[in-house]
Amino acid sequence: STEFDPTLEGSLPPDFHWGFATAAAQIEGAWNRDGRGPSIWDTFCHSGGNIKDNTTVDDACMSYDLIEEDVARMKSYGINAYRFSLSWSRIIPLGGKDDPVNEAGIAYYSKLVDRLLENGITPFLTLYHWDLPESLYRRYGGMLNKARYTLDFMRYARVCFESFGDRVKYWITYNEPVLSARAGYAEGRHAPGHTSATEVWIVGHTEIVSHARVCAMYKQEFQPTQKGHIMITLSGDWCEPWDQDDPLDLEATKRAMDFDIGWFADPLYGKGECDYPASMRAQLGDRLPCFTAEEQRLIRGSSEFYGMNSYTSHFIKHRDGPPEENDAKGNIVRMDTNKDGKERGTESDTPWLRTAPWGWAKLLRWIWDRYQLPIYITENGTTAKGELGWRPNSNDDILEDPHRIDYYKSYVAEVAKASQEGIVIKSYLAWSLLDNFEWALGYTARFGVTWVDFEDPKRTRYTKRSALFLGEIFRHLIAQKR
Ligand code: GBH
Repeated sequence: STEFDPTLEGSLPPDFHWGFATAAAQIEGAWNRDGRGPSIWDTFCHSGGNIKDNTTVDDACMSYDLIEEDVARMKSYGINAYRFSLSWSRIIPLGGKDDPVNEAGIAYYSKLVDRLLENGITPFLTLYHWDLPESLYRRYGGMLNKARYTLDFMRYARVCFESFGDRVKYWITYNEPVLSARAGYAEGRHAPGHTSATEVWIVGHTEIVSHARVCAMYKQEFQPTQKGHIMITLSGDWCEPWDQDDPLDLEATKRAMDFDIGWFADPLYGKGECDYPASMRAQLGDRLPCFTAEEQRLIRGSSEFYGMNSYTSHFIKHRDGPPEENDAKGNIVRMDTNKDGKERGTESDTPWLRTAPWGWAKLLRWIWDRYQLPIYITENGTTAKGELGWRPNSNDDILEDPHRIDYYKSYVAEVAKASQEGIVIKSYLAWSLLDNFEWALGYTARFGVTWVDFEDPKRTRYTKRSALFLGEIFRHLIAQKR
């Protein structure tokens, strides 16, 4: 049933942004067309053995070719905001500050921005959603070289502000910097596939410093005329101890949240000195770089809002003995139940992800209390059981996805309740508009509110019930302008 709590009617402000999020590598395809250069994810897919179903991002959802159709679909879902990422190597094929700009890439995103605006949809643009230009990685190791990388990232950002900033008012520098550093450089699950005990901390440092420099540049050179906003999006899920009475589990839980969220959020928004959490220094010692005084000044206050991606909640147990060399999670074990057998939530199609809104409610309050900034929810969503095997029968088929509807219903209710309590939440962008390339899981995890037929060369799309349900919820929750 789609009935929604009547006491929450009108609980979100009239200017609330709701819609969907996507990322370039996960949907665009056209990996080598119209002048685009390769990214580390193209290489990672092509080298084989890295992706669960041995697929690639070559064609993905073909969104590069289907803009008109996709924007019409967004319009039909009733959204007022859409978050997408720019492919750096589509805009600057070789990536570097002295390398040529690809006008075809600029034209593509420019057209997308125009179509969105024509349809009353506010664009949120992410500069970096994990697809580093391959050429920068080859030339100097990409983010492993802070000095060179930062100059290249700044030039890329400048090209984007100059090309789209007249129309785009919401900028996100990085999507989930923790994930691209940890999965890419410590765990080897993501491109470029390294398993190092030191690189992950260098890459994280590069991300935070280059983020801060781009924010400073935007504020000085573009914001006065373009009047937009800039932020970073952090990932992180609520954690609770496996055993409430075990001090080691209590500490491990704190460490889990420090390594997942505090790693970036403390330097950016923390109350004390601009630095990484003490628990990280304790575990990592010299491997964790230090900020210069100038960097500290730039980092503090760089992001104007708290950009938040969160999907689930965990119970945390301590690990006995010292952390593994390349541990980047705080020497912890994630559990599906607590000691008393309480389940963290209903299973989805993806082992790490369960429907656990109880933790989300706590996380929203924790972020608000600890960092005291308006929150833009930039991703939240789930896979649903049984969708992989679903086949469309006719063109007017709607895929029933009650699991996803229950998930959204419970999570969005927590947003509305938090908002009623005075926590400032400015957006809810669900992941995702389309089923898409789920990184190391390839096409075996469907997060979309739109089912995509990946066996069909035309990538035909089919509406899932949850797409329409979200529209109903937000029409109920967002107050009318008066
Ligand atoms: C986001 O990442 C991404 O921004 C987006 O691109 C992605 O498609 C989407 O969410 C859905 O995953 O160590 O096995 O327990 C989500 C980040 C991914 C972080 C899974 C935690 C745990 C994997 N989360 N990860 S595991």
